[in-house]
Amino acid sequence: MRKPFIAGNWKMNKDSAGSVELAAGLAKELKDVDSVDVAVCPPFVYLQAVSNAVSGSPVKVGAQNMYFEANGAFTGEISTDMLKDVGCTYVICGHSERRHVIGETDELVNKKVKAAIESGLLPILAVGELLEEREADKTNDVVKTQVTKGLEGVSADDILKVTIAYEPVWAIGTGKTATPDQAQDVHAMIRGLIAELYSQDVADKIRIQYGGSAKPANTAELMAQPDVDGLLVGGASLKVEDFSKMIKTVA
Ligand code: G2H
Repeated sequence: MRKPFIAGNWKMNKDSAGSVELAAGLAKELKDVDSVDVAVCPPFVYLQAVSNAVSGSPVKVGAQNMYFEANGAFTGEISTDMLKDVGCTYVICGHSERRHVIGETDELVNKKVKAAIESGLLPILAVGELLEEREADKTNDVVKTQVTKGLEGVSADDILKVTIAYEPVWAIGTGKTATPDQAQDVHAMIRGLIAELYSQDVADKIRIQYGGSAKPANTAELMAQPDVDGLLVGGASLKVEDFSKMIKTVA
């Protein structure tokens, strides 16, 4: 009953021509897909070109980040209105690289999630534990805190605009995928938490993506888990063949 949702996070990759080539290739490859929601998240500077390239296809566009203020003296930042203006439907909030490389806090991520919803963008709230946290048996505590704080103040009316992406940091870009069981355990825990914070009905409907070295070879087994509703894909989303194969595995 939850429609699968697969998003590609291109991170800081591609150039102008490469972005358009990838986007146009996906639009062509995936033109008949309607049983899976699909999005690509290119770097800010290529959003408009990518939006043009996928226009009229089922492929939607998302941003990798945003700022929560509407406009003003925030040098280097990008607002939600700007993102909508260049064709974005989604925005990733709190990706682990922003949390751990740039230093974003749960409070900042929460402001972004709320501002995204307010503007009509659909946030993908990314959460996940570090290797040392998993080894110290703190996975559930860390993820619970990130989800709870990330969603603070998001009303029951708005919560289903949010997708949660569980991305164990130790599995990101490392080639080390969480096993399907490891992913399922945390996804089930998150769904239980959403039932506590909102209701069982909301928990049954919210989509939870897995991210971290997801690729064509592990798509089927990850997606076979009952609480895995989609994927947030980094490296494997940079090639038309790989990303479209993953989507067709699920479609
Ligand atoms: C996790 C993921 C995309 P990768 O960050 O968000 O990246 O699939 O390269 O591990």
